[in-house]
Amino acid sequence: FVTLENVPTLAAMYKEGDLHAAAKTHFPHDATLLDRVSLFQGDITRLKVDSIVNAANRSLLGGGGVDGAIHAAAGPGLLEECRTLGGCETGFTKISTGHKLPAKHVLHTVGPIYSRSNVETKASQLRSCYKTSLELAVEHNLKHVAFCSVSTGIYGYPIADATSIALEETRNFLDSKPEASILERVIFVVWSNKDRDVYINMLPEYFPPG
Ligand code: AR6
Repeated sequence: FVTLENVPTLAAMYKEGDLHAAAKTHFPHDATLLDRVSLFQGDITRLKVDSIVNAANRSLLGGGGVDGAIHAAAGPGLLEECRTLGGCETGFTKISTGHKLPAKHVLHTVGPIYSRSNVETKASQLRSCYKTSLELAVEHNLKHVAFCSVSTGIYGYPIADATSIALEETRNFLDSKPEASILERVIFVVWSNKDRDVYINMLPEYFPPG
C-alpha cells in the first residue's frame, strides 16, 4: 500500500526542485493549499486514503482502464454494491465503499466521451465531475480525495484541456467552500510520464509557490 506519508505535497515538490514557478498565474499564492495538494504517479488502487475517484461509465458496472483496475482490486463486492446504485448520469458522481481496496471509499464519477463538435458541453460535464466528487467527499466527511485523470483515456479528452479543468475546479472548490476545510489532501494521480509532465507544467499556474 502507498500511504499519505509517501505522497509528497506540492510544498515538498517545490522545495525539492520538482516543481517550478510558472511564468504567469491568475491565482494568489496560498501556502496552506500547497500542503493539501499532491501529485502521485502510479496505480490509484494502491493508495491507502479515504477515497479514490473512479473514471466510470453511466452503468457503474465496471469496464476497462482505471475502472477495470479498481473493480479487479476491490473484488466482486464492489460490483454487487454498484448494482444497487442505479447508474449515474454523465458529469455526476456516486459513492461506494472500498471493499478489498486499501481506500475506504470509491467516488464513481462519469466523465464525458470527448468529441470536438461539442467542446463546451464536454468541458462543463468534466468540470462537474470534479465538483460533484469534491462535494460528495465533503458530505461524507472524507479527508482525502485521489483523482485519476477522468475522461483522458478511453474517453479521449485531450490531457492538457482536462488537466486545466481538474486544477481550476479543485482550486476554486478549496478556495470558496468553507466546508472544503475538511479536505486534508487532494491527490492528482497520473499513470503515464506524459500525463505527469502535463501536471508538472500546469500545477504551478493554479497552485503558485510563494
Ligand atoms: N491508476 C491510475 N490511473 C490509471 C490506472 C490506474 N490503475 N489505469 C489507468 N489509469 P480511463 P476514461 C489512467 O480510460 O477515459 C472504462 O471502460 C489512464 O492512463 O480509465 O474516463 C470505463 O468503464 C487515464 O489517464 O477512463 C468507461 O467506460 C485515466 O486513468 C471508460 O473506460 C483515465 O482513463 C472511461 O474512460
